[in-house]
Amino acid sequence: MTDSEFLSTLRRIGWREPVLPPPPFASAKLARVIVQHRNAFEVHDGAAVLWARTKSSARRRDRDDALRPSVGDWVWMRPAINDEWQIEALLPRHSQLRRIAAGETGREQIIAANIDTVLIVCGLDGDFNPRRIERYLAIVGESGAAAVLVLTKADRCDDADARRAQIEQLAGTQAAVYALNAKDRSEVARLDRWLVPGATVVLVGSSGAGKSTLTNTLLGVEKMRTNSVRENDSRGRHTTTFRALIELPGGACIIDTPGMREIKLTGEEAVEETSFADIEELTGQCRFRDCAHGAEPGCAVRAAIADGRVAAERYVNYLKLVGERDAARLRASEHEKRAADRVGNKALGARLVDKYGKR
Ligand SMILES: Nc1nc2c(ncn2[C@@H]2O[C@H](COP(=O)(O)OP(=O)(O)OP(=O)(O)O)[C@@H](O)[C@H]2O)c(=O)[nH]1
Ligand SMILES: [Mg+2]
Ligand SMILES: [Zn+2]
Repeated sequence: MTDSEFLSTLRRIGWREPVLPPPPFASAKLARVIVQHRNAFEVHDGAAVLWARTKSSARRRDRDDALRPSVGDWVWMRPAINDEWQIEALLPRHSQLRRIAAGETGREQIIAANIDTVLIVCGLDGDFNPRRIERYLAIVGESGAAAVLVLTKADRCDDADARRAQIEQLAGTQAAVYALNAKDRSEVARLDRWLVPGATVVLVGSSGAGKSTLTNTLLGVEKMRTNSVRENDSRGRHTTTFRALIELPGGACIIDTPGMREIKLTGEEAVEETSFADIEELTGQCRFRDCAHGAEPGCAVRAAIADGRVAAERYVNYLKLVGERDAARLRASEHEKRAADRVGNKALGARLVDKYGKR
């Protein structure tokens, strides 16, 4: 196969660069991670699906998740036993969607890598929650990918237009907003401008929001399993259990993901500039430069809340997310400092051994 033929097969799975990167070693194979299992990966080389594993040293639990392959990553591999491949290196990512994983102790998790657009999927049923949408916008704002809000189940909701308008207001210029029936092909076709050939799009949202339904409608076949939501509270049943990158007929790639219970910030989100730019602009208009937006005269933030330009709940959520981001940032820097201390102690130990010999 010539390089240009190879490039065009890679484009089918989302390769965006004009040239191939130079292979780092003889027999190196380039592929994209399409499914992440607990101990192995399914990867695609443009022609076929292959099984791959990382080196055992890369599987240690304390390894930073950012260094481990994620769905959407481009990897260099070498042949291993049993027709499997060993992942040797990750190519630099042009974007990555991250959060602090639920339940675990502050571990960072990459939801998807090398994505162009994040579709934040939220049902217009009991799943509807503007504060949670602001949280998603905060993590997407840091990812390097564009944010799009997809409000599903518009066919089941009497005030879909009002709710869409409410979400448009909080999304501002950060994200386009759609309200649609995820089962309806012609309505879902409104998302086509984000699904151009070569684009990679990831779906995120709570369980039951309709991510797999949307994937199936875009595909035109029922590939992903879906499940009804609970009647009383619209909660889903965590039907999708792993992330998977799927080629769409139109030439884009879509990543379906399991529903998320919790979206915790990593500490790097510039929420003031991304998802809360409106509030940040107001803080610059307060009479006093160090206005705490409490009882000070001439406070532009309080004035905007009083006349309804900013919902009080939005301002409260802004304070909450900024506080959470700052706390996560502090934890991350303490973690880094401890790691650096450990390295320093090790180096000191080695120097002492050099000087005095091992005891
Ligand atoms: N009427 C209607 N039903 C929808 C719509 N979108 C999703 N559903 C239904 O909602 C239920 C949950 O949809 P799924 O696609 O399984 O949800 P999911 O986001 O993939 O959930 P997890 O895989 O658990 O994270 C299914 O019964 C779908 O048929 C919609 O726009 N309109
Ligand atoms: Mg699903
Ligand atoms: Zn103020």
